[in-house]
Amino acid sequence: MRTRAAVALEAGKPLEIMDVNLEGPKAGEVLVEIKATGLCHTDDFTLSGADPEGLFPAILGHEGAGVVLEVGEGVTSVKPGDHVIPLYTPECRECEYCLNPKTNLCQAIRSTQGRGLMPDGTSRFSMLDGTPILHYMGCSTFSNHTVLPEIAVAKIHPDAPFDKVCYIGCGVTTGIGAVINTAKVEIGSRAIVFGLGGIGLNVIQGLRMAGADQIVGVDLNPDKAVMAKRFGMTDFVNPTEVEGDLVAYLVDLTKGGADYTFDATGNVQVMRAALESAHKGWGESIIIGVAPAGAEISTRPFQLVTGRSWRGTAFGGARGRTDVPKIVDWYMEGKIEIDPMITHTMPLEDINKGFELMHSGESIRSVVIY
Ligand code: NAD
Ligand code: AHE
Ligand code: ZN
Repeated sequence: MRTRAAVALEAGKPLEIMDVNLEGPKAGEVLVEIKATGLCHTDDFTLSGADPEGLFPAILGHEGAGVVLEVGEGVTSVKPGDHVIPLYTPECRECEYCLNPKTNLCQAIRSTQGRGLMPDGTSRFSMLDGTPILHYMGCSTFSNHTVLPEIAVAKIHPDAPFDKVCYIGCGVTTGIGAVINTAKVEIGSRAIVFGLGGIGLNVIQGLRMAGADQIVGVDLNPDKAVMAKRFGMTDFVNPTEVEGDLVAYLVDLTKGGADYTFDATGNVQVMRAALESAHKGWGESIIIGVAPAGAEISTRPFQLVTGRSWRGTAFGGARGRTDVPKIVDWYMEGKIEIDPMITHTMPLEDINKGFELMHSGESIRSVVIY
């Protein structure tokens, strides 16, 4: 079939909207009509050329929701008409990783996914002249239609609005999951969140759900404080307004350091500040942000010797087929909020404007509605 997509032809260039060819689902695959997709900073990171795994031409996008149109041979867990969220972290429930309760990082298709290919080693997308186009993070939600492995779709509540729950495909689950699944924050904790964007706000929302007493938000952009307060931030810190050392200021503000700190910026200097503002003896710092090729983290080993720990999380430690439908239900029941964070919507034709809004710091989440 033919479908409409925003194609990343090369690093550092705007996406180009064009018709592309899409082959139907092979065995174990499903064809999904994407109804809406969010724009995550990770899409921008890959488009910029900073992603060591970034390949071109590709169809980016990994925060979508849509409807199953067709299933390939042997597919049993979804059928045409089911509403689904694509999963960049699949859940095969069979691999060594899925069988280990300590991780959500299913590896069943990770190597082909990282090369922009379906599990059989080929792409379903091509240009009208036949040039292959690569998939991205196994999702490619910047296309009106996409093909996904069965293990990379979560079946969701049929009444859930696509233009809101698409955000559960990455940002919401990553932020809330980092608190609940990765850090396992206890009631009464003190926490610091660095970066109050689409991910950091969901960390704040997760901290409020977990019953944290103090939730400090740190961002260079003071405009981000308004939304963060609405979601539960108790103190805002703009590093440019702190006189002297930021870490010392944050340690003082949290009465000796935070029980949990989270980096949602992708900046390795910020990651160091996050680790060092965690409490001596027990503070845990969780890296969520994705750093550019070549960037490395550093600190004095003494920081770890004296009881702080450094950890990381992908997709908030969530097992997609199991956890994503539950998070959609939380939204439907009013346990979590999404709507205010979706500050801009646009048709696919205007997707590059969504990235401009991200760069200028005007948006929290932009969502493309097909
Ligand atoms: P975003 O652009 O919406 O938000 C980033 C925020 O960080 C902005 O508010 C910005 O002002 C702030 N910021 C930037 N530099 C800062 C600094 N030095 N100090 C304080 N604040 C600073 O981006 P997002 O969509 O929220 O993504 C955040 C990060 O999380 C990105 O690196 C993204 O790639 C990553 N991410 C990781 C996962 C995962 O599974 N680990 C999932 C989604 C996104
Ligand atoms: N390709 C990059 C790493 C990108 C990365 O860490 N991605 C996160 C999800 S970000 C979603 O917005 C992730 O899931 N990582 C686990 C994995 O297996 O990719 C690089 O540096 O090479
Ligand atoms: Zn993302």
